[in-house]
Amino acid sequence: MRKKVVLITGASGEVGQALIEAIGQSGSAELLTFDLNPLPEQLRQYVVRHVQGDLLDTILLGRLVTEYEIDTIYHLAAMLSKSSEFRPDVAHQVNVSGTLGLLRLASEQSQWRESSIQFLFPSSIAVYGMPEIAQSKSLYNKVREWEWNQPRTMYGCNKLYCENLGVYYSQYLRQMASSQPVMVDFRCVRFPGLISAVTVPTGGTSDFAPEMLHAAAQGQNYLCWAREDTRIPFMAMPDAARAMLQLAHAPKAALSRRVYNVTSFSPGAQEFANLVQEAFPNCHVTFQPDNKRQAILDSWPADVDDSAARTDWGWMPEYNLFDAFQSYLLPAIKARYR
Ligand code: AKB
Repeated sequence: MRKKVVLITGASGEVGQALIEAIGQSGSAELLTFDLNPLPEQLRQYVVRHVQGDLLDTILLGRLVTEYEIDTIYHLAAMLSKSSEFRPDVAHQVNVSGTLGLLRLASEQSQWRESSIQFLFPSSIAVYGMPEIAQSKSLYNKVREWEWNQPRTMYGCNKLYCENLGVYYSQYLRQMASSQPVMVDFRCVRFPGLISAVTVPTGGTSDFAPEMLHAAAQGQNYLCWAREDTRIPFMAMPDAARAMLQLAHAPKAALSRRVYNVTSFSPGAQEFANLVQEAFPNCHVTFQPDNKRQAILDSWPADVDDSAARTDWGWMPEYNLFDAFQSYLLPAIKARYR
């Protein structure tokens, strides 16, 4: 008999680690994790098995479904916005082909089990592309899910397309060759930049804020590659894990959409630096914008409207900017680098 598991891809990444810890501590599911990299030692206690491998390895994935009955997939594996600009073709393979392969796996699993498979997908504010006029961010504050879906990065294009693939697989796929219905329950949150006290991001464009904080906590100065007046939405990492779990547990009938914005706070880069320097007075932050990365940041909205998530499934971040610093980031990051 195959063991029933929840599959998490991209498990060794930032969101993956936070999610494993949240699910592991609740003891609510048996976890099968998947990543190119090993799983950090302290998380091994929470998982049935960690598979180190490439998501594009269809034989490896095929073997896993012969051993495990997968009833939920958190598909977190992706190349982020900055890395994707170095090799857009590779990013497309990983982000799009990887997601398509897993959606296909989910649809097959649902037919074998004759019941629904949940597919949780983290999208991003990178799906937005704001118009290139100086005031666009203040003119179009709190962007709604269907507005400005004109991404300017390969990563943003990939995420937007994969959202649509998820909707297609769950609502419109007609199995011409089979009488068995496909039951993929695709649910997606569009994340803002995420800030963890425990892990340091790589490969993203929102990384300037967490990088600044982690540099300061280690007694280093920080040369910020974003402009002082850059403003994009952010969220504390525990809230990101909570958002995914809350959406997964929401009754289907309550959901009016499959893709939801979620956010928490939108500080300017200078405002964020002031908070960091207040907490770590020995750290000096200087600004030296990198034109290419700045153009990406300028194309992302200053804030997003997450009222649909709040109404449909009770989304509410635990941390605003002040609480994130006082109750989560500072205590945890000081303990980390002590
Ligand atoms: C990135 O910067 O690429 C990510 C994101 C906003 O999705 N953190």
